Amino acid sequence: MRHLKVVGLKLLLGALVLIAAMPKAGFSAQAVQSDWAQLASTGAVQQFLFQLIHGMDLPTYKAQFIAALPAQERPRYNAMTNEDFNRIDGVIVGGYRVVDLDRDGKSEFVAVIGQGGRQLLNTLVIVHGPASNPKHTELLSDPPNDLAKQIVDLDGNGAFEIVTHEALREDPMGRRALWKSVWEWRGDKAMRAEGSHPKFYSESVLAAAETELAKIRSKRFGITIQPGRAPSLLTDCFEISEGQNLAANQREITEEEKEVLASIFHLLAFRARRLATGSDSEAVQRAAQWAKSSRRELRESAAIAFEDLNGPEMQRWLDILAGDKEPRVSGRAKAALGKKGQGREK
Ligand SMILES: [Ca+2]
Ligand SMILES: [Ca+2]
Repeated sequence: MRHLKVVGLKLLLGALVLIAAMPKAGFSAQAVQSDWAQLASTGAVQQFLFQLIHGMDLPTYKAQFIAALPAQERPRYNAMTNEDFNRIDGVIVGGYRVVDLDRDGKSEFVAVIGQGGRQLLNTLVIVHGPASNPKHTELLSDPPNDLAKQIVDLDGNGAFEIVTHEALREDPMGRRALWKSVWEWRGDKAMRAEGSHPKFYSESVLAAAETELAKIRSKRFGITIQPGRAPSLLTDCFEISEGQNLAANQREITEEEKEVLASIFHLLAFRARRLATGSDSEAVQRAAQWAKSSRRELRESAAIAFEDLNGPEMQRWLDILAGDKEPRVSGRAKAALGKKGQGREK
């Protein structure tokens, strides 16, 4: 009897949780648009975005997902709470802001989310009107994302720019070298606007890359020695550390290895400098040197640099790198050639 009571209580609690998880009465698209305050809790934001992205609510989506599974797999998913299922194949909300991006008097709702079982919060969602039929735009943005820093008025004209991240390359120090893309919101869509913000690329992105490069030039770094294994900076990034006091199983990295470390920040600097000043002579010179290097990591950096650059000489370098014996290099060069090819067809 006691057991039954406990089960009954659990069922009641489960029902209450389900009721709480369902969209509240009057939680209409109009209300959301006119009063974003209704979305004040992360739970409500999650439900709203799930509905918007999937065109149905989470319980319906979950039921359809389970129905499509082979019978023997269904009990496992049936046993999951909506919350647990959402973590596997749903919409995770990292943060959000209500802001009139384009200064047209109508607020947009911007959220950072993760989707499809990826715990990574790697997408910015911009929800926009009309009120009766909210639309959404998704922009990929590699973590870490922080809307306070990514929804900003870069040029002081009153309209907000949107900054997204693209991990250009793994940083051998275990961080990520993030390229910052700038978007402007125009009515109902995000437009790439990197070329309109030379000051941002000069004062923020280029300055940060140059600070990193100065640190790399001035510091000693150690690499952990693993017997029988040639250290590869970009695949064994955990092995690099600041080497003021090199440990017994470490040696100082060579100048060439230092150039690998630096190449990541050079890549950021090349792009930023080109946007800030229109010049890319240093990029061409360095990338040509990297392309001839015996180090796989530098040839890969060269392919990334040439992907950004234009002209017949760049095409020639990419053709050479596309025949590289290392798949990471040839793959990157082939992808770059594909992009350039697409560009020509337009
Ligand atoms: Ca607006
Ligand atoms: Ca602005």
